[in-house]
Amino acid sequence: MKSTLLPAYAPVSTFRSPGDAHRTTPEQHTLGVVTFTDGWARPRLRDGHPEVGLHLAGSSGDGFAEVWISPRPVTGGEFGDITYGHDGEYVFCATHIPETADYPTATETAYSALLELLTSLGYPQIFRIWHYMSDINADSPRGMEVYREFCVGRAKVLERHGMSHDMPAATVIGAHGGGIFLYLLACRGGTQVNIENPRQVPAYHYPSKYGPKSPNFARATYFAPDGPGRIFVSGTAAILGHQTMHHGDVERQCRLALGNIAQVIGTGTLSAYDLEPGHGLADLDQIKVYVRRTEDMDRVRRICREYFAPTADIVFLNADICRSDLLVEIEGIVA
Ligand code: 3EB
Repeated sequence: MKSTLLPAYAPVSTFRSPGDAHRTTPEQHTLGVVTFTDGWARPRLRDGHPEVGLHLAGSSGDGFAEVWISPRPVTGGEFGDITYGHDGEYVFCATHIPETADYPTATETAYSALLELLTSLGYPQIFRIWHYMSDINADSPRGMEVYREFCVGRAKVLERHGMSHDMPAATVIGAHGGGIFLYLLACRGGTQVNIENPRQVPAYHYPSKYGPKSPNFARATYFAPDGPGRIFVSGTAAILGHQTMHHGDVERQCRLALGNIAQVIGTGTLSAYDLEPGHGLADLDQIKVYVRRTEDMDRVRRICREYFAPTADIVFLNADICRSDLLVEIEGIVA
């Protein structure tokens, strides 16, 4: 458990319509904006904070914006291909790797730059990271899947920095275009516990049949400022042990993914980390549900409605998932 300077507040996000993404009040400053619409845009500064555009919505009407809010004034900046916003306690960083024939090298370069920036700005502690990539299940010119090539580049950087087995909650999901987009949240300090799911082999130990380098992420991250903590739940799918279950059956995959989340945020798992009380699926918010096949969207919506709070922020996105046999993946945050 890491625990240094305890920040005064926890960063929060809201889902809004894209047109409403930049609304601020004197008490609410914008740390970063991620739009999910029918086109992509590389990270840039807009009104002094970072904004990045991901192509994940099917049409212009069903897009949304994930907006990270801070009660403190935000300073924006750029460092090479990275755009960032920070407020003295937290930093939001976004970067972009254009489409390339060499994702291992490009990923290494991008991750190295991120780690260098976080060190120099003084926010070394990453507690959540998201990656969206086009052609995630396609083969590279070397004949390896793009996702696996990304994992090779990521693993190399983290090995060099001694961080291979000490990563936070993450998402890696397909996008409809643009190469690889990464965004993350990091802090100066705070209580952080990276959590594994007892039903799943830690991704760090996946066998090599899933790729030459294992993925580096935790199933969830507990993060606490000077007050109640939050649990950031990684993109979670129908995996037991290291195996994909229920091939071709979206309903059973969806229920298993939900069960895996219930396990990771429940009392049984959290008590092993001294993080009681546990939580249930009705406590999850800022939920993103990724569905591989458009024809499964309604079915997945109906199943999710059985478990999640009617007041939760929830979006359903048509996207590819990092294993070609996975049909659905779900992430969220317990406040
Ligand atoms: C899985 O459980 C599904 O490579 O960082 C989910 C979240 C997945 C993050 C990553 C991969 C990653 O293996 C895939």
